[in-house]
Formats: sequence, C-alpha cells, structure tokens
Amino acid sequence: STTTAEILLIGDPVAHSRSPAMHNAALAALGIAARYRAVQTTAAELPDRLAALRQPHFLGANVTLPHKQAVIPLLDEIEPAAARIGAVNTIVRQPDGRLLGVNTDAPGLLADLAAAGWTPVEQEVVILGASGAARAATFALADAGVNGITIVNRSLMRAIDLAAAAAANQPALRIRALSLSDPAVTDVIAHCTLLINATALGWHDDETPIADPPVGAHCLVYDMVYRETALLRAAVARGARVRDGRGMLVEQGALAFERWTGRPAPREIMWQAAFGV
Ligand code: SKM
Repeated sequence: STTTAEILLIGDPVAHSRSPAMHNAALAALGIAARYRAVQTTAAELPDRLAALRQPHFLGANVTLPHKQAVIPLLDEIEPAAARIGAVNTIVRQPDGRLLGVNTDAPGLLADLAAAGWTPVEQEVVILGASGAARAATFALADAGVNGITIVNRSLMRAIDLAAAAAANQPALRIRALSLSDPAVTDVIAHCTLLINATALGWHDDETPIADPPVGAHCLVYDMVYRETALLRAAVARGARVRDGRGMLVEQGALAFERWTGRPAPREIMWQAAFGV
C-alpha cells in the first residue's frame, strides 16, 4: 500500500490556522497527492514530532508559535538566513531524511510589502515585538535597505538583543531598541513611515500592543495578524494606510509550498481558499 504524502503544521495553538485550507487547495489544484494537516504540539512533544518527520512520506512542515526558535536544535541543517534570524517556520525534508530549516516569513513579508506598493527607500520603521516574527521582519527590512529601525518591546532586554544582532549584520543601519513604556515611543511612532505589529497581541482576542498609536497619514501600519485588529482600526481613525497579515500568510505559504513540491505555488487559489468568502 502507498501512504499519502504529508505536510504538518506544528504549533500550539493551531486550530485557528488558515494554512490547512490554503495548502490543501493548492495541492489539489496541482494534482499533488499530499495533504497538509495541523497537529497541535506541546514543547514536550516537539522532539518526537520532529523525529517522526524524518519518515519518507513527509514532505516537510510549517512551524508556528511558540516553536519557531525551539525547533532549531532539533533540525539537521539551517539555511544561513534562518540561522541569522534565529527562527524557522518551514522544514523541508531532504530525500535522505535530513531536516532542513528555512524561514519564509522574512521574504514573505517583503513580497507582500512590495505587493502593497511599498519600497524600502527612506523608510523609518518601528517594529513592535522581539520574538521570532519580529526577528524575521527586522532582518528582512535591514537587508532590504531601510533607513532606520526601532524595535519596541515590553522586555527591553530582548529588544536590545535583536537590535544588536541586526546591527552586527548591517553596520550602516540606524537601529535602536526601546521599551514599550519609554515616553520616547510616542515620538518615534509619530515620525515612522512603517509600523509593524509582530507581537502575538490581536491573534486570539481584541488586544493590541498600543491602544492608539500616534501615526501620521504618511505611515503604513502593517499587522501580521491576518484579520482586522484593534491596532489597524486605531490607525485607520488616524488616517494612516493599513494592511493586515493575509498577504504575508499567502506569500510565506507559497514560498514554503514551492520548497516542498518544487512547483510554482498557485497564489490566487491559496488566497481564495484561506480568505475568500
Ligand atoms: O510562519 C507562518 C506559518 O508558516 C503558518 C502560520 C499559520 O498557519 O497561522 C503562521 C505563521 O507563523
């Protein structure tokens, strides 16, 4: 008997994810006999889950919160870009069973910003958060050549760590770290041209890292959460342009799909399956 090829989504929680609908539609559209399945996985279960992924019928996996950093020591090889970011959201099983760690969040974000007509020239960026998603955004935007980046986080230590890592990689970049409670945050936000929410606030309720960010009308406010959030509503009220994380979900998924299957991803079909009415 033959076993259907499989791709997993490994995270906790995973029930809310649009990835299974999105990827299964793409696999079906291209006639690829494989299925994509979300498997809720605790930290304690992670080593066994990764070991099982070495079986021949697996193409690979996506990794989501909170495991993007924790999977790294469990993999056999990490692509340089993912190693720099320190977060893996895509695992590609090699023909010999070795597991390769990749980050498609970073290029996915840049692709979606480009689709929104955004260019890195003269950009002053504020990133909210310092977790794996914030790290992907910071390295992606630093490499893209923005003017300056400020990382704003509840824990100043983690923001400083990320700023130092990005600065070591791009000595010409102006980068700084601020605590969310620092009064200077107001001024930095008022002058930024791109504000990104890379915190988990807004995923599972109506929380927001900043209740009323004082953004100007020249600012693009980008929320990685893939629906309208309290942050985006506040930004709209201030006249700013906004974009939620739906495009990024499709782009990071498309890039992962191309790595697992070797085929161009059907992005329109993926968008419709994930977010079409
Ligand atoms: O990086 C992505 C991940 O590949 C899938 C995902 C989801 O299904 O919600 C979210 C992001 O973490």
